Amino acid sequence: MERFCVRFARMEISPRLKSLLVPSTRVAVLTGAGVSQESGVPTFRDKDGLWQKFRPEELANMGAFLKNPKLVWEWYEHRRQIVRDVKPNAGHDALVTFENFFKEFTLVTQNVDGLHQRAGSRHVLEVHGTLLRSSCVDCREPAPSEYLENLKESDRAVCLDCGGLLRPDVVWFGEDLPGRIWDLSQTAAANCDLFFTIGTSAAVYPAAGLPLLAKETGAYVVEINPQQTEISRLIDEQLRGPSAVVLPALLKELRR
Ligand code: BV8
Repeated sequence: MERFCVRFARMEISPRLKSLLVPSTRVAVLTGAGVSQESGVPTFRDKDGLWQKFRPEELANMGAFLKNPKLVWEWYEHRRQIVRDVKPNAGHDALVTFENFFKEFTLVTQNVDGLHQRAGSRHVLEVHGTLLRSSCVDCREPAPSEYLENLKESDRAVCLDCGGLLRPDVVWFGEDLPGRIWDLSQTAAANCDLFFTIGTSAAVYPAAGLPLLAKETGAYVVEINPQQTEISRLIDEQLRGPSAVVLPALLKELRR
């Protein structure tokens, strides 16, 4: 396995990766919270991450929500506020360029912040759903965004149709991933020539299995992350650095 550190955007990559940075390469990407970190969105498991204050068991599952809907709703509202106030970063922008450069390009994200779409990525597979929509736990009716925006802290977030509780449209622990999106994600991982796993600790399954599926089916797998992850030893090349530095530096290596 090749290992390169990125210092001050001087990028050293392997000849194998360089040879794959051409339009005909079929590319798939999995992103995690690390890609949004440089926009100011806290990650989950880094030292100042979201989970440090809360454990997943407390908030990101249906049982916790039904036990304390107000606490869970406020936690997601807090995160929506953060996301409303930040902007996509150079890493998000570079992935838009990738999407336009490669003949076949699939972006799978575990992120629920919508920043890839705000940067201009056109086809984003949100395997863990989105913070930006909410729906009724009973009738599943989506809540109108203007209703959500005008909700006050003290209000109970309830469905305008049936009065049921509203929940964020994210995938909680123990919930299935959205079927069609998950199928498309697996197909892309199994049929690509080059797979990037970017800004994810690869701790949450089944999403974390995508780089391994790509590897098993013959793709060259590259990890972009300042730290080692649970799958670092299993992939082909590690570009050790922040995605907002590494991805723009990779753009310079693209060859028509
Ligand atoms: C399910 C949404 C059945 C809500 C989240 C095996 C197979 C299947 C399931 C399981 C399994 N083993 C265990 C399970 C159960 C469970 C699970 O994985 N548990 C873990 C904790 C062991 N999985 C589930 O329950 C899933 N559902 O299994 O249903 C099924 C089975 C098969 C097929 C289909 C269905 C549902 C999981 C989804 C949970 N929802 N979030 C919300 O956001 O509140 S999880 C949460 O973690 C986020 O979605 C997040 O995206 C995800 C992963 O975290 P990361 O994005 O990686 O973030 P993290 O902080 O961990 O890491 C950040 C990384 O960035 C670090 O590596 C850091 O070094 C790096 N970084 C920091 N700065 C930068 C950077 N990188 C680059 N640049 C930087 N500047």
